[in-house]
Amino acid sequence: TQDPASNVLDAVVVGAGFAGMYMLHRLRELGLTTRAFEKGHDVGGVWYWNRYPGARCDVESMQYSYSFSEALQQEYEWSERFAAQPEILAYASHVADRFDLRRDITFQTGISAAHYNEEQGLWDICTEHGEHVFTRFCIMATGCLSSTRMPDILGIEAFEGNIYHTGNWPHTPVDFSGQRVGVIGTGSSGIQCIPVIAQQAGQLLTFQRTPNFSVPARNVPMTDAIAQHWKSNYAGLRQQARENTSSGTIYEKSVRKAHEASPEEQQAEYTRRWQSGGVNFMHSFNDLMLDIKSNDTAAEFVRGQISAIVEDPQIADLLTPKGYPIGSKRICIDTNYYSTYNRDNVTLVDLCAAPITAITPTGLQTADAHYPLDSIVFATGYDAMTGALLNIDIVGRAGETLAKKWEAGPTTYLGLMMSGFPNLFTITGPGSPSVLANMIFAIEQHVEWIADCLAWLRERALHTIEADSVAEALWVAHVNEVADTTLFPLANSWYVGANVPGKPRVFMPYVGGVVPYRRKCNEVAAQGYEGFNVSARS
Ligand code: NA7
Repeated sequence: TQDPASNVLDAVVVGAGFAGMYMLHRLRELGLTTRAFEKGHDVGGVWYWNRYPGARCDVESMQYSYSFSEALQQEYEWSERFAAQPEILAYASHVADRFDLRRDITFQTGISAAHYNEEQGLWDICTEHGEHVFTRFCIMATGCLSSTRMPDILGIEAFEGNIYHTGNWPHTPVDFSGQRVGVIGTGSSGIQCIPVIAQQAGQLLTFQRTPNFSVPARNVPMTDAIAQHWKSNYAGLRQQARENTSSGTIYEKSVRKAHEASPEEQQAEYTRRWQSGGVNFMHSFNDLMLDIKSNDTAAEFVRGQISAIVEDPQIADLLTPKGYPIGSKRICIDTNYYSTYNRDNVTLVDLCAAPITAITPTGLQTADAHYPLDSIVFATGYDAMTGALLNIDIVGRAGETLAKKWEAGPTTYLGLMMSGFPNLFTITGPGSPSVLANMIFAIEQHVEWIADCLAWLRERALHTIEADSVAEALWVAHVNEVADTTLFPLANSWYVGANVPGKPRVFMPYVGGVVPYRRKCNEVAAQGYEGFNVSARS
């Protein structure tokens, strides 16, 4: 074993996606010796791995971008209203060049363990290659939707064709021409890739367990006028996002509840927003996620659109979501999703009628049929919010593992720290609003809070900060309380871990909105990190 003193850093950042890159930048500005570790060959995080056809952000590009550098936001030119994966990855690469980040990032190096040494007050970080690095602070920038999930289907390893997962797509182009392709899963990833693969494949079969609500993106090329509008007003618009939105993305807010509008006015509003595209639809009225009757009016509108678009009424019916509120599973944003089912080469297979029983060497077996396939695309999602953290063997004080601590579901204080795990921060951790927000916006707020916290500790010659267990328990209770005032917990979504068999059902994100959340984080800091225990010793 290595002598800790010979190789001690101030901070280690795990991951070099948008969270890790900005964290590294801020820590270097503070003059802290920092190294980031990234398992990919380059920066970008989920945008590095999610190279599937049709991968695109559902937040507009002028808003899904860093705000911390005025020069950066002025110089970068986005080509579309909603950026596609290659452009977002190019942006990440541009940021890495511009701020010279790569020199402090060790690529192709996942972190397998992080153990806290109480005596030394250091984290012992072990890479997948068996190297150890010692650090005072460890910041997990491991992503919320980064641990891909392959369902446990009998016979999977015997399949003779090709298997893909949307979240871990090959780096060389995949050609489906002439193939019979099966896509399993109809979440955002399935809904984005199905229309694109359908254009290339000989036959496409979609294997659907739960139909999802999807709203058209209406993606268009960026115009000079729109780019200019943003660039001339960025300071004010970013401030508006921070101070007057629920998610850190500026949408056209409504001041009305759905029942305050007549049925005709409701239709007119839904139609207008459906026509203009994007998540703006979910802001048609201000109580859609609070009142099931209001929610039903929006859900019914989308159901009507599905039956108008899809020519075969039986298929339209199968594609129509029922039994859970619109938006309680993350709303999908698509380009030609429903109309893809009008194509002759596309078949919808209903797994509710007959579930998958096995994968055979030549295809997919359900309870009532065998479907021969050349390729299978798993669009089956992620072990969201906790998966990437629990993939690392994290051990805190007194040998307590994070896996043990989170056995009944994740607990954090503000989604930033866990009691028993001093000097270990999570960016966009469970208990923060990140996955319900504009992710880059959420990342910037966490990174800045953490950087300010480390500067504050240094000014006071403090060595250790740790969430207080009582403050943590109160925060977890608050997260649940707020969630229960909304319709969010009503669906079997990844927000509650329902997509991972055996995962405890806990509503993980904070739905109270980014404004109260930021206020709370700022108040905690202003009051000397209230709810955290700080100490000059380890
Ligand atoms: P999601 O939204 O978790 O969707 C996964 C899909 O895969 C969903 O339709 C699941 O059906 C389906 N699924 C999962 N396991 C199975 C099995 N075993 N059999 C059949 N179908 C299955 O993941 P995405 O990648 O689409 O999107 C994740 C987020 O990334 C998205 O919300 C954006 O924020 C970006 P289910 O609904 O569980 O019945």
